[in-house]
Amino acid sequence: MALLRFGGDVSDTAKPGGSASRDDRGLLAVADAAVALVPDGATIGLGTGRAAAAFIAALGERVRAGLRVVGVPTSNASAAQARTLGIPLADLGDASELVLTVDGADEVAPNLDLVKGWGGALLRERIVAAASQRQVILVGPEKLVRSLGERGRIPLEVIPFARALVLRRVAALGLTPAVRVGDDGVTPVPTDNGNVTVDCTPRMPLADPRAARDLETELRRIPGVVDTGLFLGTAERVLVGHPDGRVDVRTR
Ligand code: A5P
Repeated sequence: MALLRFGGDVSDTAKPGGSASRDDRGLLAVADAAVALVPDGATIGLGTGRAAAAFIAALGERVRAGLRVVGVPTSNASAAQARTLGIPLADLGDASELVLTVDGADEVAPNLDLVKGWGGALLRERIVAAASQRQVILVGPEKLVRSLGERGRIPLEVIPFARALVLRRVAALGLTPAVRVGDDGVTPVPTDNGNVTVDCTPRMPLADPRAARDLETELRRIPGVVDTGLFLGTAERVLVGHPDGRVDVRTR
């Protein structure tokens, strides 16, 4: 069975709860730019990963300075970080309508379609983004691609019982599937929902947005696939943070 080590091939930067180093001027700049989009009194979605962690840190500073906000976290890691910073949290079921969700991404195509989930939180990220008026994505320039699949894996969240079936069906679609495992190289990394992640590597980048939509449809048809890392048409804007601290804004 194909396995992918979480501690190896998967970038450390994509692990839940990853934090932006103080030297990462690009991430810190986009985090500040995103905080400026948060109105006083808003309920907002808190993404997962390094970029989202930089945003949560910047938001915590604004909360200490008096901004009133309620966060709906997309992972246990983001919830823990927000709690430490004194950001009030709510469950999605108890929250009023979310004004926006701020999150990271692993790939951004020219039309702002995304690959997400290298950090293992794609399902809650999808749900919280869907409950939000808009999804704002923070990335560095290394995430910008011509076609989705260019950087590699497209993750799926999969019910453990269906794992073998999903691996077979993904392979039949022409992608190379691998269950994401921990540092021991064997044990699947559970998602916050108790599922597993199957990383699917296409033979070549997806030709165009239509190919991405077709693949998403096929992947979702596989019994046991709860969600995919293809976020097509969800991002309202992408803030790209460059190493010199410059921020580019791309809107749909
Ligand atoms: C988490 O599941 C992911 O979707 C992250 O948003 C994505 O992996 C980007 O993470 P980084 O900001 O850590 O690169």
